Amino acid sequence: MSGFETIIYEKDGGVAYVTLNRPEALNAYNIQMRDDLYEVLGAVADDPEVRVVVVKGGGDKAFCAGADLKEFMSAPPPTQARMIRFQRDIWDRFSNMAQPLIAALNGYVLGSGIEIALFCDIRLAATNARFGLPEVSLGIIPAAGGTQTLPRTIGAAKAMEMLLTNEWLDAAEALRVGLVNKLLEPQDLLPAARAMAERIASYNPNAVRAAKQAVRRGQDMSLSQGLRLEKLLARSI
Ligand code: DAK
Repeated sequence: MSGFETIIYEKDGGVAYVTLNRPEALNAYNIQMRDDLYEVLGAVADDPEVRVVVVKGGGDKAFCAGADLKEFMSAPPPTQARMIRFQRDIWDRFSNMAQPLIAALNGYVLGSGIEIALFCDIRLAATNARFGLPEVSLGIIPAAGGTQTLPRTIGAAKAMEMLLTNEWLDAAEALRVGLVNKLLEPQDLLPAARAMAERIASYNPNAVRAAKQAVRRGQDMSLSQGLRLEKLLARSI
């Protein structure tokens, strides 16, 4: 699968690599990237060979510096309406991925960039990563799940601080608050993501998918409902 303008999609054994690839604009998320990503995620979801997905940024300065401000801030209203609709679709597509997603985060991880990272199940970050949500300072709010996924990940108090103040976290602080799982030197980030992905890909895919589903769906359930779900999933492997 190739031919995308803004995404590089590669497969190596059971691991798929999705690279946000507009390094000249710090991989800012534009309408083309939205369309490319939507297509790639659909293809990955339908591909039983793909057991794990690594999402990363092209170049060495950013994972993603957020929505493309030049495009979104000047887009006519119908396009904006389409944008909001699409972000909901992307949210559905990301949240329904059966395979685990690993985010490899380097440099700027801003706005929509954090939101994409939060759709992932495990976040590895380079020590040069910086995390921020500038939306409110731009007169908007995150519209790709961030107001919901961030507090569920790092707790309401810290999420509120990030959302309302636009103060950015460095990598060490991101690790401390639980926004990322692990820090690595920049040159070690992709090898670590690859090793982790290959390790997960070597396990029984039904067990991997069931474990992911149990955690993801369980987060929206009471403990007793979650325990019932776990039992059902355990029997289904
Ligand atoms: N959009 C477009 N281009 C961007 C960009 C972005 N978000 N971020 C960086 N670039 C471009 C720069 O314009 C520059 O391009 P040239 O001028 O060379 O052509 C190139 O990437 C390199 O950037 P800098 O020269 O600025 O690099 P620095 O290292 O000096 O600074 C920076 C890096 C990340 C601190 C800075 O670039 C920056 O502050 N970028 C903007 C970060 C940001 O605020 N992102 C948006 C987050 S909010 C919606 C509208 C908007 C949104 C959603 C919906 N609707 C209307 C529905 C927004 C959501 C967000 O994600």
